[in-house]
Amino acid sequence: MTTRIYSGPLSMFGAKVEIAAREKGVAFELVMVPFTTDDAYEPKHPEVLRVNPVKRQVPVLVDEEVALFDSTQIFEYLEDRYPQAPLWPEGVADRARARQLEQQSDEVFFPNVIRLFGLQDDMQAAPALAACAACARFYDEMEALLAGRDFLAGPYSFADIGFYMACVFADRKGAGMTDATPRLIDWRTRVGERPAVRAVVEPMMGFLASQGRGVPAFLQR
Ligand SMILES: N[C@@H](CCC(=O)N[C@@H](CS)C(=O)NCC(=O)O)C(=O)O
Repeated sequence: MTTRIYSGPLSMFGAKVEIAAREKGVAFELVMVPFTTDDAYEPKHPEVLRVNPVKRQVPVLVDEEVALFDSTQIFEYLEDRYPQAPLWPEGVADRARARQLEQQSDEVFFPNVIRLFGLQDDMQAAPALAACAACARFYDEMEALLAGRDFLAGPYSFADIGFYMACVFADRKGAGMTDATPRLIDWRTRVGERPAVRAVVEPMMGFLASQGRGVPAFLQR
């Protein structure tokens, strides 16, 4: 049975899953669900409605007898089902810390970016400045973590994949990292050069460019 990943051309959560599957060498078919110029995911794909009937969101993964939604849940499945090229560190404590970082990226950092989606017309307004400041504080925390290590949780992990994609979208929405976090900028280069990451991010940037929309400066080649 073919493994299928349902995603969207600008889905940062879908990109997480696609990168992880590529890192693990999983053969899969990528199904891009309908996506309108207003950034709406309509009409919903029937498989998305079947697997994720309440949230109705991508990514969805269908693999043999398993059908799952939510990028973090799919990460856990991929690691169990395809343990080669592990993407969680070894050791209970290190794994717990890595999982926490992956969750913080989605649920502490990224909500600030989502807020900025609706504030693009007035980036000097207090809510936009507050969201950018919250992103900068998070960058500082990650900068501290990268002292003496190349990746957020030690070895390259799901935590790096999730935060890299969140950083791409933060930059698009005006909350990119600055020279204040040089280790983090080096980390971004290191992660961005991985073939699995490039294979997913380059078409996404191509899609943005094809629509005449901005591509982050650090991804303009
Ligand atoms: N927590 C979910 C978030 C998924 C999500 O927000 N998906 C967006 C695309 S990136 C979506 O499908 N939005 C369409 C909608 O909500 O109708 C995950 O990690 O997968």
